[in-house]
Amino acid sequence: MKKIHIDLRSDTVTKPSLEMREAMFHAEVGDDVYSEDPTVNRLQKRVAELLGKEDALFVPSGTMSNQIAIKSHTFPGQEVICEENCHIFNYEAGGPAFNSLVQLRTLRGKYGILNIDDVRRAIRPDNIHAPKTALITLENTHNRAGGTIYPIENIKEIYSLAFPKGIPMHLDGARLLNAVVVTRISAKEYSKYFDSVSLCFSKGLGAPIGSVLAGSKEFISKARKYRKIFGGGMRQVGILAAACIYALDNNVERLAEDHKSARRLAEGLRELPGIYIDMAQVQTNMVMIHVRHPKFTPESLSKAILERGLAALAIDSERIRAVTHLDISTEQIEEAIFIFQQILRD
Ligand code: TLP
Repeated sequence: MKKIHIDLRSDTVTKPSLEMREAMFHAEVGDDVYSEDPTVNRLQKRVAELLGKEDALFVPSGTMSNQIAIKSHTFPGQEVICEENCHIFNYEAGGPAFNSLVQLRTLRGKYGILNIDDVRRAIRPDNIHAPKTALITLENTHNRAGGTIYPIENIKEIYSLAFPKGIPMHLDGARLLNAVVVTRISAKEYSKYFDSVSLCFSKGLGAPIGSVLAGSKEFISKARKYRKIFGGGMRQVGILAAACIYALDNNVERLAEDHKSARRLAEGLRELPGIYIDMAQVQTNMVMIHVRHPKFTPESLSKAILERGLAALAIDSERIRAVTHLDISTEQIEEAIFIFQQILRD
């Protein structure tokens, strides 16, 4: 097998640049379990401001951030409403059941977007037989739906259902800034409708690690305790927070380039035989390639491209996911299209 030359498996594969490493090298540090790391404190303050929240907490991963949020919002036996293709339900290894003893009530969305009537019907009545609906989680952008953006009107609608009933909302905003760069709706405006928001730095923003969970002072103080319980209390991690601050300063606006690359990739692939791409799904930095070929399954096609040095993940029995990011040049996108052409036109 050839070495991976073009890696479109995920935007998590990005490597810290020299400039980012330099920022990490010079970071001031302290013990973050004592809240004494000045760089971590600076990052948390900055993200809290960006999202219009009172406080924020630096955690190692997006998964831990979502899991701490669920733990902080719920009690065992309660129910969490989410979309059936969301990360929390599909990629967090059963974390909500394991960590929080809650059950997930999954609803089918369109492009990852929930239907308001479905949400209304799913909220449990106050009845001795029913679990309490303790939380609603949304994902923006939505990963398995192909990086789709959650329309703000839908968020507002769900909020106006949840708020009067006292049901908190959590946003898995791992890629929220991708949505912000496209819609120009501020991160603060999106976050206004959520009690907690999780933002990732190790995706398109290019940091090696790190997520930040934001919410009210009271929520974050609870979350801080759970972070410790989950083993996520870290020490001199200003060196990591410095990478995230660098990413906020330098890598947000450039997400638009990844979106352009994804669009170009989708356009280059859509006419090929045996492939279908829903262009309405291509809104940010992902391309969902539906494989409908007599000779190839997503699995075998992803193996065939890998033989030519191009990596993309077969995410289910129908689709390959290609993700653009800051380590992918425009030339590599053209090369990727060429590799698919060679294989599928043979
Ligand atoms: N997503 C990863 C994989 O876990 C699937 C990827 O390659 O896209 N929320 C969303 C929406 C995510 O896409 C991810 C990572 C996470 C949370 C979790 O982040 P990490 O990997 O830092 O735990």
